[in-house]
Amino acid sequence: MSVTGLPPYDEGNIFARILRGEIPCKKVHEDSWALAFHDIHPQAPVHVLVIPKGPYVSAADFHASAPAELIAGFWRAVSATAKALGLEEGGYRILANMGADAGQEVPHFHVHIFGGRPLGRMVP
Ligand code: IU
Repeated sequence: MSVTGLPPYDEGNIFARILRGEIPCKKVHEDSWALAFHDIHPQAPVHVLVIPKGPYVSAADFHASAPAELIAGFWRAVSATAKALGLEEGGYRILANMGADAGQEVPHFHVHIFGGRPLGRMVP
């Protein structure tokens, strides 16, 4: 069991397969720590996912178990992705769903980046 009550990491999950290049994605940014690609069902004019290069189920799992270098590299990659998308001036939202109550669908930690229009007040 992972720290969020989700099952252990499954190497067959869709984002693991994208990381291994078995499934294509619309790549925005890639470095040693992370891969960023467009969400297949965008909820905003810009909707990109950033995933770490490692077997982490959720945010809690990632922060508890990943090496500090990877955690720093991942969050820098989130900022680099937003910059590459031209979102720095207008602003953007980052969000991570964690576990069942948040409706996390894919069991590989990922951060959503939303932008491209005023996003309004965040509602739980
Ligand atoms: P969630 O935070 O786990 O709920 O978000 C999963 C996201 O992954 C969701 O926005 C999907 O549209 C997106 N996604 C994708 O981009 N490509 C895929 O092959 C699959 C899901 I499955």
